[in-house]
Amino acid sequence: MKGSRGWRQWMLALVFPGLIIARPASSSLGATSISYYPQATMAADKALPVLANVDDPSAVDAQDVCPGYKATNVQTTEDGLTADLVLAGEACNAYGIDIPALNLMVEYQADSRLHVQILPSVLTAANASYYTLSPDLVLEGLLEPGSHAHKELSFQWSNEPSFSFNVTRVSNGDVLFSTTGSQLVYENQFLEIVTSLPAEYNLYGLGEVIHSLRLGNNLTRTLWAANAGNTIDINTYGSHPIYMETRYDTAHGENRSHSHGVFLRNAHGQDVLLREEKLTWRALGGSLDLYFFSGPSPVEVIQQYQVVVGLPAMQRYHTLGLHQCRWGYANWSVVQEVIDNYARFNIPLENMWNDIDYMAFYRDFDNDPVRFGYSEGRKLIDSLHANGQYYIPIVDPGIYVPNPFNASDAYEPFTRGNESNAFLSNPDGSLFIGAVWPGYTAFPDWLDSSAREWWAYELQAWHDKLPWDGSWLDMSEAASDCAGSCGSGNLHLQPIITQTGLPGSAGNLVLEYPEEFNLTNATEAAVAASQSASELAAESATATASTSTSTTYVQSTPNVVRDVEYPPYVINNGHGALSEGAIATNATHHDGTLEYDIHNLFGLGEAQTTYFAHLAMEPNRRPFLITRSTFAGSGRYTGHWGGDNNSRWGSMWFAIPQALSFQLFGIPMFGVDTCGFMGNTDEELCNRWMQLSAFFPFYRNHNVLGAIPQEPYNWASVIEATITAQKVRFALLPYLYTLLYQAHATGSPVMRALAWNFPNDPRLADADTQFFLGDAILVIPVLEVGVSTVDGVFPGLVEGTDLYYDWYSQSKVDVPSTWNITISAPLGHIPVYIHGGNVLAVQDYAMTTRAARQTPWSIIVALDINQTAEGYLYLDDGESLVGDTKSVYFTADKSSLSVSVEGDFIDSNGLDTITILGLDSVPDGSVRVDGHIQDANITWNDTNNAAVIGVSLESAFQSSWTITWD
Ligand code: MIG
Repeated sequence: MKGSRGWRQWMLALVFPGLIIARPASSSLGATSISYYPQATMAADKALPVLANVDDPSAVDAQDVCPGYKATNVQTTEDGLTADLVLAGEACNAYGIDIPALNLMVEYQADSRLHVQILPSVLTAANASYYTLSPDLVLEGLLEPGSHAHKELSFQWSNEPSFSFNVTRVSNGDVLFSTTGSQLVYENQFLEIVTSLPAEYNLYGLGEVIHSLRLGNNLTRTLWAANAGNTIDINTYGSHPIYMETRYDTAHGENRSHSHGVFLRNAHGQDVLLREEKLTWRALGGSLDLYFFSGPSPVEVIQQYQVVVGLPAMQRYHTLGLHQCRWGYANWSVVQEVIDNYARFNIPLENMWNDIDYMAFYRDFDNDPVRFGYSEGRKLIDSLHANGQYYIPIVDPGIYVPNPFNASDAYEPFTRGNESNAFLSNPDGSLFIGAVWPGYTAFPDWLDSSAREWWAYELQAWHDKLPWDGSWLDMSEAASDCAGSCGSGNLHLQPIITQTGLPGSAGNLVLEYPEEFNLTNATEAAVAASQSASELAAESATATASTSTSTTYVQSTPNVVRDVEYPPYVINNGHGALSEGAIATNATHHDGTLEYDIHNLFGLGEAQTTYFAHLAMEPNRRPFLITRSTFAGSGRYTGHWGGDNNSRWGSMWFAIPQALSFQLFGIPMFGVDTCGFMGNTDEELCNRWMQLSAFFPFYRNHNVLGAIPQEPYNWASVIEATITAQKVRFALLPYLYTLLYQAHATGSPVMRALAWNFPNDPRLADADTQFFLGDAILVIPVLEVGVSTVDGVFPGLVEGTDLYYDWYSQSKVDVPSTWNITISAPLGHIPVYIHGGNVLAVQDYAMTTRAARQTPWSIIVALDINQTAEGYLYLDDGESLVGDTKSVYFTADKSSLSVSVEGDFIDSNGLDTITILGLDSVPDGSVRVDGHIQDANITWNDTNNAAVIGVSLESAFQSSWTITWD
């Protein structure tokens, strides 16, 4: 069992700092019967040690023993084919009971998309255990109208020696996915499909994991939502069963690549074994519901995937402003002080947050009356709103279950939820009880309308008292501190959480200082490697220790009646048993669904419910949500933060591959706990990190309870660094907002890996220490301690195909002699470049985005090697779900810029300047707008070949116009 003991101790220390457990005399229990009295399911101490299948040398390989299937009754349909699959020999029952008969359905849904679905054909006792995902929660790909005459994917199958299939890229015959030579295994608690892959494949996705961007061929990716934040290579909060693979073709002298994607629409616990030249996909149930996307570019794969799972929600403009949070703000005065300090040091602050500190005894929808009273809070929020600032509090899914023997303990949200049957139950129908912050808790059944209505009611009632602007959904895995159920008859042991030791005190937390770095040669990769190596060492030490004391692991055998607590196949879950630290897998939804089947969807259900609850309150205001546990399609409702990282340099680097992966997953609104969560940050790290996160869509500083304060104003250098970076961010806000709109409209990623924008350069396949925003901005951050330079690459620069301009000096980056360039980056400076070929519309710096949106426009034309550039700007009111919009298209060359405007949204800001970067010759001074000579002021800068044309137009984007200069 991996790391679970240490984790439990950590969690207990966090959950119950200074708690007092009241133990009434047992006689007081009497025979009182109440509807929500808990029944035993899995007792708190019952999570037994399990040995992950991939770590078990004696484990049976299903491939060696299972017979596979034979296809019969193959029918060609208009859009593909159907067939029956019949077990081809004696059942192997490797890790479940074999399902004898399956239905295969192959559908060419679009030119770029193929759907291959394999479902049990008859529901019998032996195979009724699969769970088909409802499209209400996880969308499915639909057949697109049209003939699909240009299908890029082709499906071939064979019955020799047993059923297998290949998916091929039509244009070059490349086999993208091939089960040839392997058996399909389809059992009530175990599915397995194997595909061969090229040697040294480039494979991405399969999150959520703290890992480099490219996954490599020696990793087991486990998908089981877990409250495990800072663990490298281990399953954490979200589950995204999608991978993208890129294949470079260097055979014909010219570098080219093709990328494709594979999505397994299955929410069960999974292991994906990335091994040499093959990938083995194993799931604990559900169906084989595969989608293939042909790309061929990485960005197209990402877009094609989101056509199936859903496009991300559009964000409100103000959510692009800076967010300040921490665990441990003691009361409203402290919160006000933070807001005031930001103002005092002239750092723009847009969104103020509160963690669980505000709650009365950690209960949702209930502010502590003394420290976070409603009337004071309303005043604070009103004044934030008046300043163009916003307020966002945390909400947890665990609902406090009061002690039924203590009337003064009553908690109305629970009573209402219980009365409307909103909560998950035990298999016998009694209330399921877990434990989170408030003590014993019940959990909403998001599948059920009673729960959704109750949740919406509670949010509304609370919002009536405190007009917050969004919800931060924590613990949504859902984390629970018992191993499954907290057991029977324990409510009298209800821990009474006092506010003792909180907030501001560290409780039992052990805090660490940032690690010492080897300044000589340490790259972040080395740091990461050493972090994971030490974790692995610690793990194997535990493993050895447990073998030497001969631990007995639970090993269940396949049965028609599924074992949902300890399934026969043991996934490589970091916490060990499935119910460890989570809601019990036998917790039961009102429709009979077991948590086992939809554990990975708890966070998605909560986000969906909360999204619609927000809409019910404010029907035309885009909901703003950030959640911890996500699944395929969560982006439709929510953003995500990479929770519980460390205040360490390694964590800062991991934020980049994590953010890029979340772009692939269709959740572009992503950011991490800036300056680090666990442990104490320091000035240098926080300085670099405040600058790096300024280029992530979601920009929030967040800190753990008890760690030293890390708001940027705590250090002079960090104030300066934050303002410097925010000046760039504010200029780029219209661009960032446009990118988020394009993500929402087309699924295109906001942050981009270098390989996504330059797919034909194999050297970029694993680049993840720098990134693009869209196509126009390249960020090369410093990720190491104690340095004042950073080595970066500028794709296409050495080759002479691309140009880059330094954001600050506006000079062209010189063509280097080597691929890597050493860039000067003293503390407080983050290298940022404009990629030639782009036109950017920028606005001024201000203390809030509201104020910035009132400032005049400037246009930056960054010419490419052909002396041309283009751009796009999206505008709307930044808030409404439905309303007027405006699209502005820019096309430029060395002597003109055309602005073409569509749409009714009114933006009446004027135009100040047009800066043209990379001109070959000096403009001579005459400027025409729509053919008419215009008063203009041209300044030419010899050192950077930039011309700045000062023209003033009263409104920049109310109509189309063309400006020319000679
Ligand atoms: O058990 O609410 O990831 O951001 O500060 C920890 C307290 C609970 C975990 C979140 C973190 C938050 C913390 N929460």
